[in-house]
Amino acid sequence: MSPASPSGLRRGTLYVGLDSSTQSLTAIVIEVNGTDARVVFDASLPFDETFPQYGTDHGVLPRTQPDEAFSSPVMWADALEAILEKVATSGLDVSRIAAVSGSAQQHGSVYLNGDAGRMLSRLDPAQPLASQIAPILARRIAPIWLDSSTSAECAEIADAVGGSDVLARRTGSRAFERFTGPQIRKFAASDPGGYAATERVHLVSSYLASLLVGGEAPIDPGDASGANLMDLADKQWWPAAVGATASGLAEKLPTIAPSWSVAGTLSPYWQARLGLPPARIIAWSGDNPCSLIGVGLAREGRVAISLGTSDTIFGLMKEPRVDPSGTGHVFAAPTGDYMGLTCFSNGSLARERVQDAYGFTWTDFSRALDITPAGNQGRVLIPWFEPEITPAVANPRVHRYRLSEDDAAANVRAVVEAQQMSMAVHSTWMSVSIDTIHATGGAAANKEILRVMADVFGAEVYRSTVSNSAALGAALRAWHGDTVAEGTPLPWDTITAIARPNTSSLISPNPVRHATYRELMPIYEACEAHALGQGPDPTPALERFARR
Ligand code: ADP
Ligand code: XUL
Repeated sequence: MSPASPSGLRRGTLYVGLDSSTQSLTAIVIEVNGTDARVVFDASLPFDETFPQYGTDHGVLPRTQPDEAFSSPVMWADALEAILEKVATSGLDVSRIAAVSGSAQQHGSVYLNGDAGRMLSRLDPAQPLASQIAPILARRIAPIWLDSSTSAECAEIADAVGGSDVLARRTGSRAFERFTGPQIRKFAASDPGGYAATERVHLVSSYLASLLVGGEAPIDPGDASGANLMDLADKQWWPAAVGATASGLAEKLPTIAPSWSVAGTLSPYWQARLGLPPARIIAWSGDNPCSLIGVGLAREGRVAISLGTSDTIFGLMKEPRVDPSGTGHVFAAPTGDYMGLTCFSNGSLARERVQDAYGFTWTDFSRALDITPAGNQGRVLIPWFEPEITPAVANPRVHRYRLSEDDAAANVRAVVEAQQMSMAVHSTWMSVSIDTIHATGGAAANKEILRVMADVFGAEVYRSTVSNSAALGAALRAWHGDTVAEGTPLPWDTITAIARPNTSSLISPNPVRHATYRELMPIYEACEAHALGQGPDPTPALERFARR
């Protein structure tokens, strides 16, 4: 399958990685010669600006309920065609593309009707993709991970399988509002007709892979772990959870196949419309599992922090150590191992809310961090602008302790310090001693934010080699899957060599500032507890901290 050079050696092979995230679609192309890889193409299409006709705000359709969040599967299809057209017209010799894989925001679901299989296998290359997708949707919109409206469904599913602990032990997570299972249950109950018309429930990842193969792509175990429906031990749908979620669901779910599976080849539609070759499509995965590869974490021991729309902290695990506190998740990793992850919804969205409140550019934001001291003189902000996942907060509210809303610079420092301390506090369940962090995501471009990260964790922070590690991870997974299909699998250490961050991006912790955060951290925890209505007012402790 992979193209051969005139000398018969496999040289200059291209692999495409796509990342359909909350706010944009990115493509990264790597060129591989032997075991050397380099990035030769990197482009992004932000949804709001590129496709204004869908009316999204940060990738989310206009909300009718504050706790619901939907996006548009037709917009994602539109974006898929637009980004592949960019690749096709980039000047790269696209005939050398051997495989394509992808990454997508986790948990979101797409509902296809009974015409989908037939229509996808016969897409008309004379017509844009999006116009041919609208008729195969059983549901026009797709609930996404920012939706927090399914608390009742979470409780019902957990009860039906024997409780939260059982669900967490079997699937890697207790029931979470944004997870696909509870979202499907809500749809089945609120729109029985739409649910009955649904033949396939895809994740965003398997939906987009299906558009590429012109048929039905499987779901990989990494993304399936975000559904509250997969048995972590055998990496297959767990019948008890599927039965507890919605009737007839077992028949509507695609199969789960290993992350390196070949889902098919680029369909005749893409060949005729864009002149692309029949490259292998390697199963897509979720953005966090792809980022694990894209930051080079194919071994246990280090963690990554992604500062994207959400903030996530994650690391590879050889064994699935499920979080007894119910905060974090264990997902299957694209390597066949596991990964621990904790997700915070008030990531970039919260930083932007503070930025916007003071009319700051990111340069102003960085300067505010620069001119304020570590510990912020005992001024704390709990940044729950949106419903929060960790800790669970259904009714968003921002809390300020000893912090005036008028002090712009102190509010900037307060939001960043709170986010980093919260990640440190809520990741202890992973039992990884964190001395090295690989930072990625849009906000990892901001050195001052990474400095706070290094000082809070007392860890060395490396910035990832590309701004979008999920797309790079997808490209590396395409390469890996292609070598598996060729019968000559390369070890992950070789595949991820390009992703290992270089030392020039290193930010070392400052011992004095780290000591400050060690002192502040328990008081920050007390602020969180107070904000949750579970503890006394922490102001006296903050005053003592400020006077010390
Ligand atoms: P996602 O993949 O979740 O869509 P990204 O990882 O692309 O998101 O991150 C996008 C976000 O990065 C933007 O919404 C913005 O808030 C943030 N960002 C970009 N540049 C900076 C910067 N210099 N400082 C802080 N945040 C930034
Ligand atoms: C992870 C999560 C988010 C989404 C979007 O559980 O909900 O990180 O994957 O990035």
